[in-house]
Amino acid sequence: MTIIKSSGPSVGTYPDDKDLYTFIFEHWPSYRFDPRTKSLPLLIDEPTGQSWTFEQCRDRVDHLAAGLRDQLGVRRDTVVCIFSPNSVDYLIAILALHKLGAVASCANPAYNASELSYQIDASKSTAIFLGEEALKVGGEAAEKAKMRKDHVVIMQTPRTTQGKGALKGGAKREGEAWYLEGLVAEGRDSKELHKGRVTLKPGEARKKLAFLSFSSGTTGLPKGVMIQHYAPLSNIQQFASFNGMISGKGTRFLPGRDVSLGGLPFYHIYGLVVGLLWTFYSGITNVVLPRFSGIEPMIKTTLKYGITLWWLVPPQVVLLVKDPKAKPYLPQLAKQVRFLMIGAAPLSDDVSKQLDKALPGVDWGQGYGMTESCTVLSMHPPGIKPVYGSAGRLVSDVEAQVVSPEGKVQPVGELGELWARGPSVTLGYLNNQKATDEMWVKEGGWLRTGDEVKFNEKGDMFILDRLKELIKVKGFQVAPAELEGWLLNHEDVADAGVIGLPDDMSGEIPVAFVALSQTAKERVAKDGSGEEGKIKEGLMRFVADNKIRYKHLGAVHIIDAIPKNPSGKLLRRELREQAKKLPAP
Ligand code: 4UU
Repeated sequence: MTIIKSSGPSVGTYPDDKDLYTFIFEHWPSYRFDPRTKSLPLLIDEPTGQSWTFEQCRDRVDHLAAGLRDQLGVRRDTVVCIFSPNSVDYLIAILALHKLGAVASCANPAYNASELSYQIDASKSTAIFLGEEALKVGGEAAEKAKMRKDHVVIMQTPRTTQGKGALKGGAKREGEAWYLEGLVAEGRDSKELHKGRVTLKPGEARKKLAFLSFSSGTTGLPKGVMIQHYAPLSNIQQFASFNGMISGKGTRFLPGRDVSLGGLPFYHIYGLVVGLLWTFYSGITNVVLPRFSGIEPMIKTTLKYGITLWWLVPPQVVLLVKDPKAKPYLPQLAKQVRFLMIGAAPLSDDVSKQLDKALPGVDWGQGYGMTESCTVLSMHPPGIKPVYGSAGRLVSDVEAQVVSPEGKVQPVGELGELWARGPSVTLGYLNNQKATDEMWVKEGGWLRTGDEVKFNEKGDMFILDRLKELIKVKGFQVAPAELEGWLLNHEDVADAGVIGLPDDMSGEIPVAFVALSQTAKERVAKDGSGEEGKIKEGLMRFVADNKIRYKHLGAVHIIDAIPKNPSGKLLRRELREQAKKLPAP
């Protein structure tokens, strides 16, 4: 048995009687703060520069929680969807829900109404926070879900609540919906600020849900991942410990000195745990960007706010090293940016080399994690040079084994599926025991990651392939089963198979293979290959008009039959073989 252990310092014991609200606001270990840093701005709204200290955040959370309790009846186990671009109130909303024992289900703010409805239904959300930009789509989805109108909370931004153009002069409600600000005002007046606060018994944090995040896992449609409080609470400590923050020896990150780029989407596990919860817990100032709107704006924000920590996905790094707009800023960035983590999809060696040249001397490396592991399993360790192609080493208190397709545990250096275990592994998929059993191995407490890896003797992990169906476009999840199901709704399609093909900019791009329906075949027989072209275009549009942008197809190929094994399982490997033989587009 070869079990690979983390070389990072162990955290020791993790509290298992604390929800995240309590952990973050009351379990405030001394390494994070000397008294002076209490006045640090911890969250900064990038567009306006408005900022909040730790205590201002806590007050806002307390007021919002009281408002949610009294006006919406939010309590233990109420599930509330958050559908919003990044904003300072994203964290406030999450922690207010957690204080009441409610569960946050964060959705991609660019979803369309049907994509959002799917998540609202699957998570059984009974209330929703809507970012102002997300009002139309969110309103539609809430109505479809028959959500009560007064269970909609509009998250205004400082831009619209202050100064010129302030929304409705500080009104508490819009029609029947609440403004978040209105709930805060209600809560501020509350005589029983902390009534309804959840308390967990010893061990309970290991079971009590904090988040329902969506991931397709190994196969099938996106599923709600049951994330218990203990998981993110552990992961932020593992991250801190691995980087020397708990021992205090060689601390990689420092409150007061470091400023984080809050640009990863907070609905996604990487942005949520690393880019939001960990920074806040660590007392590190976080500049919150509504979204990534190009490499140049990101660089300008970085320089304007003195940002030193970058959390990126590979396509952003490609832009950084290749886009001529970025070039003039590189020397300045190399002086200012102290740490750069890249994750959520593979980073090529070529881009890695260029990055080393672009930002000489900057501490950077890959991180690796997944929704089901409530995030970071490995990252680039402090104090060494980046190892091209490596997703880093196991973070504190993570163990791994590499398993062959025959189920044999491999010696170090051999290829196989990564099985990982540690305190941040989540509980499973909501209402889907079968998919849970396929991924969470009861014996040994392992999580099967569906990623093919190998380790070297030093503990560097290399991700070589993805064994699961999942496609990653710019780090976003695309479930082939979702696109296949959607294509089957089209009258021209008898059967469909979707795979991801490599793409320079996006990492991967979904491509569909379809077998035509009888009527479509007849049209082709009558009108020839011109009709085939029209059918392909029609199918590309059918996806483009109904799915979020990163799910759009790069190409459609018509084939006679979708390859299946005798039990009817789609053979994606064969589609991949066929794709190799196709002429380049
Ligand atoms: C090759 O993408 C994520 C989480 C990413 C993350 C988290 C913490 C990155 C850095 C970090 O510190 O989650 P999901 O659930 O959307 O997708 C998980 C899958 C993995 O199973 C793997 O296939 O995304 C892929 N993946 C990567 N692949 C994640 N990181 C990497 C990586 N290289 N560095």
